[in-house]
Order: sequence, then C-alpha cells, then structure tokens
Amino acid sequence: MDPRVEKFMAQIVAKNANEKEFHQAVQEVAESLIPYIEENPKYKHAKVLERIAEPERVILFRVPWIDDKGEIQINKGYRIEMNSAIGPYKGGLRFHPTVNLSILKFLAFEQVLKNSLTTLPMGGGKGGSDFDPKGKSDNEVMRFCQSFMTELCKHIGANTDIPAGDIGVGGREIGYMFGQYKRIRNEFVGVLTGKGRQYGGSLIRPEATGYGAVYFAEEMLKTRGDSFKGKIVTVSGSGNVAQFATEKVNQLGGKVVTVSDSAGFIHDPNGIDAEKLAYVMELKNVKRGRIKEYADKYGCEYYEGKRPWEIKCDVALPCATQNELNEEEAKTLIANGCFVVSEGANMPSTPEAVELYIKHKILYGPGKAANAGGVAVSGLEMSQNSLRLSWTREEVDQRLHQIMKDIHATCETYGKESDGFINYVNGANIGGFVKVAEAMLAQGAV
Ligand code: NDP
Ligand code: 2IT
Repeated sequence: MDPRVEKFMAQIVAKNANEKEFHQAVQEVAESLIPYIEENPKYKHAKVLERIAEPERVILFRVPWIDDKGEIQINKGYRIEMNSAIGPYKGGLRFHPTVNLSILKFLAFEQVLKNSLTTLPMGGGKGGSDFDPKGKSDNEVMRFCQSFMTELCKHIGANTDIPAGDIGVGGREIGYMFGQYKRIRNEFVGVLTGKGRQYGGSLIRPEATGYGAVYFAEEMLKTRGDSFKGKIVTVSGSGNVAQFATEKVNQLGGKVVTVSDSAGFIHDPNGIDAEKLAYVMELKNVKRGRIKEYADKYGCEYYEGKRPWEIKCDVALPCATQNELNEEEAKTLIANGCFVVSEGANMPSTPEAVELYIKHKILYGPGKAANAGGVAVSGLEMSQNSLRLSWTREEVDQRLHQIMKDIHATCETYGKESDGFINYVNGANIGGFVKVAEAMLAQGAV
C-alpha cells in the first residue's frame, strides 16, 4: 500500500474502530484521491479528505413498535448526515437486520461523491434500521414506519435532509413514512423521494437505478464500439434495482440469465423475458416470496446458497448488496470471458475483486458512478416538487439518460490513463470529489 494511504487509514481506523465496511469505502477513495491531492495542495492544506471522512452529524434513536401479537418490539434507528457542502443531505434508508453504523457510514460516504457526480445540488446522507420487513404483516410494517418517522421527522426537512428508499424500503414504506411526516409536521412537502405518483412521486424513479446502471454499461461498451445486442448478462438480486436492470437489458437486446435473493440464484439459459420478469415483480413486490419459486414455475435450475457469478456471461450486474462478489468469483467471471461489470448495488465487489478488474482492464463501473441514476431521479423528483409540476416519463427518462452519459464523461476526464484505458474507479472518485472540495474551500473551515 502507498505509505501515504497507510498513514491516512491508520487515523481512520483509530477514530472509527470496528467499522470495517466504512474503512473499506474510505480506503478505496483515499487510494484515488491522495495522489491527486498531492498534485493539488490546496485540498491538502484545507484537510478536505479528513473532513469528508467525518460525518457532519450522526443521529441514533430508539424505534419502539407493537407487533401483531401485541408485544413491544425495539429496533435501532439511524440517520447519518454526512456532507452538506453542495446541497441538503440526500440518500436512502435501509431496513435490514444487518444494518449497523459501519454499513450506514460507508453508504453515506459513497453517497456524497455519487450525488456530486449527478451534477445536481445534493449533499450526502444515509439512514435506516435493523428492522427486518421480511415476514412482517403490512400493519406491522406501517406501525414500524410510523414510529421510525415520529423521531426522524425532527431531523429532516425538504431543505435539510431528504431520505428515499434502499434495501427493504420501497414504495410501501415511503408511503407510510410520508403519511406520518405530514401528519406530525402538518406540511405537504417533498421531504422524501420515491413517493407514489398520486402524492408527488416522479415517473421513472422506480426504474431509475436499474435503468441507469444499464445506461452506464452501454456507455462503457460504446468505448469499445460494442453494445448490449446479443450479450449474455448475469444479474444478482431480484429487488428494485435488479428488476429494472433486467427490463432495460431486454429492451437493448441482451439476455439476462440469472437473478437471485439471499437464499440462492436461478439460472434460466433461455433468458428472463418480459413475461417472466412480470412474474418476478409480482413474486417479489406483492407476494414477497422467494426466488426459488421461479425455478419451480419455469423448470430451470435453482442453486441454493450460491451466487450467480459462476455462470458464463459477457456482462455482470451485481444488484443485491455490499461485498457480494469476491476475488475467486471475479477470477471465474474473467476466466469465463466477462468483460463488463456495472454495479447497481453499493460496493458489491470486494477490493480484491476490483483489483482484478483493473489488472485485466475490463470495463468496470463502480457503484457510485453506475448506480447514481436512482438518486439522480430523486433529485429530479425534488425539482418537480419545488415547481409543483410533474414531467412525463419521456422527459424524466431522457434527463436520466443524459445524466448517466455525463457521469461517464466525467469518469473519462478524470480516469483516462496514458494507454487510453479508463480507470472508472479513479474517475468517479476524483470527479465526484472536486465539486464537493471546491464548495468546502469556499465555505471555510466548517
Ligand atoms: P431491494 O430490497 O429491493 O432488493 C434487495 C435484493 O438484494 C433482494 O433480492 C435481496 O434478497 C438481496 N439482498 C439483500 N441483502 C442481501 C444479502 N445480505 N445477501 C444476499 N442478498 C441480499 O433493494 P434495492 O434493489 O433497492 O437495492 C439493491 C442494492 O442497490 C443495494 O446495494 C442498494 O444500496 C443499491 N442501490 C439502490 C438504489 C435504489 O434506488 N433503490 C439506488 C442505488 C443503489 P432478499 O429478498 O432475500 O433479502
Ligand atoms: O444508494 C442510493 O443512491 C439510494 N439508495 C438512492 C438514494 C436516493 O436518495 O434516491
């Protein structure tokens, strides 16, 4: 490791003990930024890197709620307000039993640079709870969301901090939380994004992350004169991001052969076409069932307890969770001819996997660039709420597409190496950093 990165990381580890995901996210960024900052000493003197690695505010709270048996349950609630240099805090809420401070800080840290890359005026934040929506009734989810918002509403606002969805938080949860915020604060404002269409949501927000990750992959393919036509694509996850990534790949002429959930993956060599995708959406969004049921229905293979990366493909789209693709799996992907990885999830590839992508010079779009379409359309939802107008599907999709092209161009500007290879990791980290750093310099030691 570069000794300057080593020294910096020793401080981060000392100050944030036992937060391994946070260390991982910061280290990846530090490896890109420290050499850049050496060449631009104004950022060094102002300690911008040290400052962006420290949240502006961390809010931790108790979330009590009553289950269907009448018993009191207690969960932890969090909101990390990471950086507001270029706009109000913005980022999703995750409800999953694994949620802890380390995971939310890594996500909030990534969000700062991601939001900057979108070109829209949004700072970075993230929040959530260790609440597990799986196996809960709608009423239990509602009571949990109301209790969560009863505390969170004291800290957020349409010009302060605007949460949205992430793992375990979709349209249903956003609806319950919006209703509770409005009731307590007595104001109808765009304090959350990912809302239903009837009450201020933007068209294309549900599609945005998955579509965006595929648009980004398409831009990467174009640099090699290639396209999605005829490509075999493996997707992990079967939630919001995975579903709409699959839809867009189909529209662009590729074939998605896997989707997964935390229990295993299905391999459908004939491709998950529009009809089968509609089945996945109903299974996951309405019935809240397991992906194994797909294999039973369509008579294909189900691999219990496994991840899809052993399946031969041209393009891999990890769309489930962090560290879901390790060194061994990256080796297998590359050996099988995969040459594009576009991350719908946040930090799905381990550092060792990323090292292999770069070594083999494959087209690798890291999450903070490739999955920025979701928060970008959240930004567009905020604009529409401020205007008290709503744009058409076509208008929002066209803006999303342009933003993904612009993020690709930013990565090229900051990440192109002397032999023409685009290092999208450096490109995204430096490209996202510059706007935040300039704003922080202008605003003084805050
Ligand atoms: P969903 O809750 O809709 O879906 C999550 C999917 O990932 C499910 O299939 C779930 O399986 C699987 N999954 C979750 N946790 C694990 C785990 N620990 N191990 C294996 N599989 C897991 O979430 P989203 O689709 O919204 O989010 C997916 C990823 O995309 C996350 O990394 C998120 O941070 C990122 N992201 C989301 C954005 C958005 O707009 N929603 C924007 C940008 C990034 P199961 O059902 O079994 O839990
Ligand atoms: O990780 C992410 O970018 C999100 N979960 C979306 C955040 C948002 O505010 O739309």
